[in-house]
Amino acid sequence: MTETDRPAVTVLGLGAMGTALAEALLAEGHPVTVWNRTATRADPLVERGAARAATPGEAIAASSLVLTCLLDYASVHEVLDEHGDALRGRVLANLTNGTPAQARRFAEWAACHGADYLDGGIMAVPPQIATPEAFLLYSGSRAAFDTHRGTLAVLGEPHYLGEAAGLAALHDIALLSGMYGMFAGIVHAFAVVRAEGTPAAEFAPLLTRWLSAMGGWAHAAAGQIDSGDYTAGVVSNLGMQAAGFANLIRTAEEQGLSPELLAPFGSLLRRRAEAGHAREDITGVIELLRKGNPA
Ligand code: FVH
Repeated sequence: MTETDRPAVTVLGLGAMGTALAEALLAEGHPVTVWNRTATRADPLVERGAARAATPGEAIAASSLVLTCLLDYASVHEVLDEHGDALRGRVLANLTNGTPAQARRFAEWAACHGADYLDGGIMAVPPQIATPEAFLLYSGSRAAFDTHRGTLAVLGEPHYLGEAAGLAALHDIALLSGMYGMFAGIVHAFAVVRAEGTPAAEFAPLLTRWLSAMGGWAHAAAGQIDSGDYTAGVVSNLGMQAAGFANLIRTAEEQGLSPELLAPFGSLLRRRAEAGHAREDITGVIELLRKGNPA
């Protein structure tokens, strides 16, 4: 494909992420039309060759593929509700973060306006867009995904999860849940070492090494969780881990730190161990996450 045959793309929303998406598409030679509520944020993209639209409707009319990358679903509705009819016959790929239920409802809204809908989750931060580190999750119209796969691949490796519109958001939210658990641990770990004079930068290499080594635990945990057998191949039993976890809370208290980032997980470990599951693996805690399950 020559640069001039590259499909035209519209990008609605030019925050940090929308700007990175538009830049990547421009760099690959796609004609890009942009719109943002605060119009001046489009200026650097226009200098690089993007077309500025005065309204979302004008932006939608310019391309058969329309990407939305806005703060949340409230802003998506604020931008698109008046322009639903302009979407008829086009592909709308919404890369705005939201819940699976929001994605499903929005897919119905898009279908009512005759648009082919793809829901997307961006698994990258803006500087990673268009690098091998970036991957994006998609669900919804298979035909839309197949038609635009090459264009979507410019942004990062595309993963199609299925026709059910909520699947991309489901996986996005699950991945972010894992990430924020890790971020909470990282912030607490830095507080612990700094409380006794070790600078965060000095500790960071050890922390990174340890978290990388432990990341692979997800594979072993997945086997136990899918089988429901939390006794299979136990290496570090729950009773031992609950006892060790109490030392994390005690250390924070001795240092005058709040243990609130860690305390809820410690309570779950203790409850599960005290309910007779101390010889199992820590994965059995998943049973406590179902509302109304006492142990
Ligand atoms: N940046 C990141 O690290 C993450 C990576 C993974 C994916 N997320 C999601 O991407 C969506 C956009 O995030 P962002 O980083 O671009 O966010 P901001 O830089 O804060 O830009 C927000 C844009 O939304 C526009 N906006 C907000 N409210 C409204 C509204 N009521 N009506 C119209 N537009 C609205 C805002 O416009 P303006 O303030 O410039 O006028 C920006 O274009 C997001 O879902 C992340 O979760 C990013």
